[in-house]
Amino acid sequence: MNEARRGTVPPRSDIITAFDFSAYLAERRDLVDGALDRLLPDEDRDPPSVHRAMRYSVMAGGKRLRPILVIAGAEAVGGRAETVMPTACALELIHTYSLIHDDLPAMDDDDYRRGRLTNHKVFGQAIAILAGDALLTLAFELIAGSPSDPRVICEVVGAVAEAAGTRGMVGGQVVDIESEGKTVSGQTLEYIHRHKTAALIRVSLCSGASLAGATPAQTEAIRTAGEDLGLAFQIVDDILDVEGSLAELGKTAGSDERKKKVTYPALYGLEVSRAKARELIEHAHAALAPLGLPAEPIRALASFIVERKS
Ligand code: GRG
Repeated sequence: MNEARRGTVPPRSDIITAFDFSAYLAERRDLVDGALDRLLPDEDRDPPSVHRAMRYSVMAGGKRLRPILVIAGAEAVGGRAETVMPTACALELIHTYSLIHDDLPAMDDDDYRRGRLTNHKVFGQAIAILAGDALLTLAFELIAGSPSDPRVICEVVGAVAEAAGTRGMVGGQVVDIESEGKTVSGQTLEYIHRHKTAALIRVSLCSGASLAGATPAQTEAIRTAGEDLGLAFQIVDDILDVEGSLAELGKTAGSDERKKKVTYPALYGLEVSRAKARELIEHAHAALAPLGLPAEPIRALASFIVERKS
């Protein structure tokens, strides 16, 4: 039996010194997938149609970026994945609800997501809308039941609601839809990206840190990094929509141009967009410097965000 198994040294995943990012990502993804499977209602629970639809989209995979950011935010300030797992899953449920609703004919009208037919194509629009609604409400039930200080849970509920609502994701989506086919300023584009995408990414990191007892200085550093990561993520998403393929992305590429969406490459070109994403990631790395080695997973996630192909 090796030392880790005998319990004389911490498990490999707790040692941040020789950091193996692929192993980190794979381990955390497995933990999140297992927790999502346990926390989602069974398919045969009444009424089965909506529970099947919820599981169909959540268990279709995806990078699990937001829940891993919740975990990384906690670990960066000395917390553990188990404590923040319900909130990690909650962020994935909110993200999945937004994808289901975004794919509806009334919004982006997409046929493929996460490599399979979109939710409404399989279950019909009414059930897809309700599955999204149910994922959003289940998310808050999960956060409320977290094994943490009730005052911190209340703060996290408020912060996640703000990031998901009209002051965050929904607000960004509204301006995005209303900007389609129009010439918009760089300022409006940044508003859309910071609200539609960055808000949820930032609150993922911050929620993990808060639940793990971050100090105000740690919270501030993580919030700055989260905002940078979130904007960089959406800029890279815009770039991949120009350069990627259905096989790589699991969704139809080129859809932004077809839908006359306002994007970074459309406004600034690919090279400037790539440079902006890299600059944001460097800024995030600088903000995280005072947190030292425990923030290494967040730094690696930041780099992964700009280098990803899907
Ligand atoms: C419907 C309220 C509402 C909001 C929709 C998030 C969003 C707003 C729409 C999704 C469409 C889109 C392209 C959003 C921007 C970037 C984004 C969130 C991409 C998908 O996230 P990934 O790449 O997806 O993390 P996976 O499948 O890996 O989880």
